[in-house]
Amino acid sequence: MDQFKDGWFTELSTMWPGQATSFEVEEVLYNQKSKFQDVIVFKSKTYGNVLVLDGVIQCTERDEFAYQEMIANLPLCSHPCPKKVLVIGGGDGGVLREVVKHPLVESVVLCEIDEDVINVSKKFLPGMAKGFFSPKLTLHIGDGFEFMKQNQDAFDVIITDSSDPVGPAESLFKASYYELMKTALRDGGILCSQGESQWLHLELIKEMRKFCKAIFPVVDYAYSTIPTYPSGQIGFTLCSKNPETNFREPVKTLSKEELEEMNLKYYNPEIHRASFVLPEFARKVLSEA
Ligand code: SPD
Repeated sequence: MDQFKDGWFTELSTMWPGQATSFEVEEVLYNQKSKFQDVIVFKSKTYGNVLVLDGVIQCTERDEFAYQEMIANLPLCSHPCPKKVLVIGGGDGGVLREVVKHPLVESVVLCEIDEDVINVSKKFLPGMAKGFFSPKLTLHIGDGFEFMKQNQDAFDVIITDSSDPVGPAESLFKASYYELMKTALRDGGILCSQGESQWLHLELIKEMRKFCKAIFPVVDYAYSTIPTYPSGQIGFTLCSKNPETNFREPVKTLSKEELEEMNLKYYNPEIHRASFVLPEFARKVLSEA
């Protein structure tokens, strides 16, 4: 289906039936099929350049920080010593950009299956792709499952920056993936994954919470507001191997100076705590899991 019409791009998906988001388009900068998915970048009138994979918006230059800062700093600031980090997915580089800024992180492996996304991002989303030039980075092009099978007991934090659970990312929302992440984490390790929206996918979030609780002693769900994701929000699934972890209270409280130094525009310790406070309809459903 052609999502470009009369100078507008419309994001339609069976994952959010009966609703759509549209952007006025100035120019289509890239539109190709990679080995794994359709990759589009267009320049929008008011949200900067926009990355679209298989028809779904992944990030816009205007609001991407609301997602990338949160998915990176919620787990990093919940771990007492997050030295070694693995990012699965995240080919645009935005999450990586945030992870390498964190003062306690010494090394990061980014494992992305689709090299085209990285190359396109370096060309059209340079503000996000910055992280690819960090000396802390080791880049691995390949499948996250295979990588983790070969790297057991290796990471303090694993961040899964995936697209939605249809197409290439479907398996990343299943129990077997979480079991594998547990084995790739060191003792006391923490994970944080793209966890979908409480407005659209509450049943999926509940199911995931159930299986995560069977695997990890501590499981929680937080969210960020972001205008260009469907329903204006996106959630994060957090799990810890350490039964003492309390995700709701950061163990590392970034100081004013550190926040400035890291040039954070969304994350701060107060929003960390607040992001776990759910509206009653979601709190109720998730408390049953
Ligand atoms: N509904 C789209 C969710 C996309 C989440 N991943 C975004 C990648 C940004 N680094």
